[in-house]
This record gives sequence, C-alpha cells and structure tokens, in this order.
Amino acid sequence: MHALVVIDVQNDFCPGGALAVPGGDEVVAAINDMMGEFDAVVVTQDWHPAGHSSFASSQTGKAPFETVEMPYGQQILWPDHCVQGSRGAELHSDLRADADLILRKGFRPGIDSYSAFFENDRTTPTGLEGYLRNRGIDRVTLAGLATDFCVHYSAVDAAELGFHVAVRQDACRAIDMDNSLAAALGAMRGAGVALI
Ligand code: VGL
Ligand code: ZN
Repeated sequence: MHALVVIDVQNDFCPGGALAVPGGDEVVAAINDMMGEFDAVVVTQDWHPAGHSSFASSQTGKAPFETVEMPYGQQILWPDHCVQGSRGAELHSDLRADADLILRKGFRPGIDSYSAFFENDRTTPTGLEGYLRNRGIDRVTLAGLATDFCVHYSAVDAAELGFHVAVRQDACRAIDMDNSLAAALGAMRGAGVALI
C-alpha cells in the first residue's frame, strides 16, 4: 500500500507568505494531479503556537535565519510563520481538500518539528508512523514544501523507519539557504530515498 504525504503546502510558504518558498504555489497543481494515484493521502500542516521557540522574535538579539543552541541541538530561527489559526497557517486554498488525514506538527512551544515523523529532538514521535503502519502502508511518496527542510527530514525519517520512499522533485520547492538544497538531496540519496 502506497501513501502520498503532502508536506506543508500552506499560505506562509507560498509567495506573499511569512516564510515564502520561491515558487511554492507552483506545487499545488502537480500535487492535485497525483492525489488519485495513491491508496492513502496525508497532508501535513506546520502548526506553531504564537511565540514558538523557532521564531527569531522569541529569542532576544536574534534575527531570522540565524541559529541558536536549543536543548536538543542547533536550531535555525525563522520569521514568525504558520501560527495556529492564522491565515498563513491555512493550507493553500487550491490544494485538493480530500486528504484522509491532516497531521499537524510543531505545536510544542519548545521544539520545532521539520519531519512529519519525529520532532527536532529526533525522538518525539508525531504518530504518523503508527497511522501509516496501521493502514498497511509500506511505500511513501513525498511532495510539498520545503524540499530542503520538512520534505528532507520527513523523507530521511521514513526511509530510516523502513518505508520505501520517493520524493517527487517536480512537486517540491526549496528555501535553499547556505547550500541547504544540495545537502538535503545528498542526505536523502544517502538514506536510500528515490529522487524522481
Ligand atoms: C519549514 C522551516 C520552518 C518547512 C517549516 O515546512 O520546510 N521550514 N518550518
Ligand atoms: Zn515551522
């Protein structure tokens, strides 16, 4: 059984949003076209409380895109984005609304969660692994935003959990800061993810 996991296609990651990914809205049509090909469709939503610790505005003397040392390791600081209940946190309005599950992540004030499987401490599960296994899923295809952060961490985690994993690069877009896209592609390849 094969699931499509659509990562963070939200207004804040699209042009005009708080953490806009170049061409972010261009993934919507490709994802809508793919959705019918899968046994299950999961959509994730980055879902931060106001004042989340990954926001530069919550850390004194820090600007967006600087890094900070958290109890769980290095964390990039972001502009305020995907605040629970805000328009920026809503899924893109053209994205098909018939997904089976909407999984929210990043809701713990003190931990960011790039991956749809584990938070950035790399140990706190989101529950997605259990959901997929319960439904008999053994293959996962990923698409969405951003290739070098949430898609990357989700793909590597899925591969390490033993799923067969593919990333549809035509249906992803990257932030690409400090060579992060090339690094992410290398890490995904190294984990056995098929980049298609
Ligand atoms: C993301 C940075 C912060 C993503 C989410 O969806 O790739 N990136 N929060
Ligand atoms: Zn976020």
